[in-house]
Amino acid sequence: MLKKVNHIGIAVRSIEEAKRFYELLGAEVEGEEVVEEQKVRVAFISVGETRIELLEPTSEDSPVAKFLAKRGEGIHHIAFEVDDVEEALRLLEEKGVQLIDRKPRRGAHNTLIAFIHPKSTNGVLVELCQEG
Ligand code: CMX
Repeated sequence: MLKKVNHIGIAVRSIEEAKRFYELLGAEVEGEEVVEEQKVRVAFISVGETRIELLEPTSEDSPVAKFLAKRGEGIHHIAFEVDDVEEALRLLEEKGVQLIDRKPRRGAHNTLIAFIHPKSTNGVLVELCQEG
């Protein structure tokens, strides 16, 4: 079911500031986009097949703003690519895994995404994502 790590999300206060580090390493920061539903601005850095997603909150009630206030900047989530998010959610729910999203929603770059609660995943916020 898991195809690969699609991206690793890092919560930052400012994408403008954070991207300087990656640019020092010769990486290109691309695909800046605001995901209104999640109240975040995102930007991606490709590293081989995987990407780093920088996440900056766009409002104080964004989940990323809450995370920054509580824990400061750092790794926020890991996103696994699957063929069919809806099917994965169904299977996990059947097994009693605590879901945040019971139905997929739209993520950055036209993906379908759903989050699994860190209480069911050893303290790591897990995103399932489906391309296209
Ligand atoms: N990673 C690991 N644990 C996390 C976490 C994270 N990113 N965010 C919160 N938690 C933990 C908290 O530490 C807390 O643990 P304790 O109960 O042990 O203290 C628990 O989860 C509850 O956290 P909270 O601060 O009370 O916050 P909420 O319950 O309001 O929300 C969560 C937590 C994960 C349900 C919420 O942040 C959420 O729905 N996240 C998914 C959506 C999201 O993050 N979107 C932004 C990304 C957008 C994108 O990639 O496109």
